[in-house]
Amino acid sequence: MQLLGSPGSPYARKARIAMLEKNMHCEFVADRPSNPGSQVPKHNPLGKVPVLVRDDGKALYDSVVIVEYFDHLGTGPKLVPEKFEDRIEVKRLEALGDGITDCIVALTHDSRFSDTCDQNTDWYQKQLQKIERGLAVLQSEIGAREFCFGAAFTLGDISAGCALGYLDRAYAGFDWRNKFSGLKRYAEKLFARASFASTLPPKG
Ligand SMILES: N[C@@H](CCC(=O)N[C@@H](CS)C(=O)NCC(=O)O)C(=O)O
Repeated sequence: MQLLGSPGSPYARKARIAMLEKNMHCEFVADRPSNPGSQVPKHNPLGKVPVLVRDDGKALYDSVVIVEYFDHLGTGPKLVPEKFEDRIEVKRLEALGDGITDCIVALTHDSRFSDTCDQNTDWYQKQLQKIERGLAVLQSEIGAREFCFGAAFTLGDISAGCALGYLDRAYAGFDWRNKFSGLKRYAEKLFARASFASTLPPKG
């Protein structure tokens, strides 16, 4: 089984962390969809990473589906609890973390591809507000707890941690540690987990 992803992609990191947490044996293949010769569009018509290419040749995308696949087949504690209400809560937290990441990607891609990216535009400010509101909700829900849902590590923590990690990598000027200081201790614990530490994206 191969997991295709660019080393800096927060969604690929989410899938890689789930893979490690669930003890799945799968080769990570660095493949940036924008590079000529990328194998990604062959496996995912949307041309996005992550993509999981199974041994039978079937490809799975996106990170939501890949994580569910690992959670079902892998060993170790469930990333998404089975009890319905708990499951829905963790899926909501996944949507929150992924949604924050979506806004960071939108902002940083816009900055990268446009020399004249104007931070005063309505669009830019709206993305920023989404990130800020999302982090405020995360901060208030986590409070003094170690994890974002219940007493155990879940998929909600993977998505939240990937969003915070991606802020560090792609939008360092945002200074979330100062603005949302309640998330600092939470993130430090998450970032110290082997699955997070070994998937730390390269700088730049
Ligand atoms: N919802 C998707 C998002 C995947 C995504 O947007 N991946 C980005 C990398 S950060 C990508 O492959 N972009 C290339 C493109 O859109 O052409 C997931 O969770 O897997």
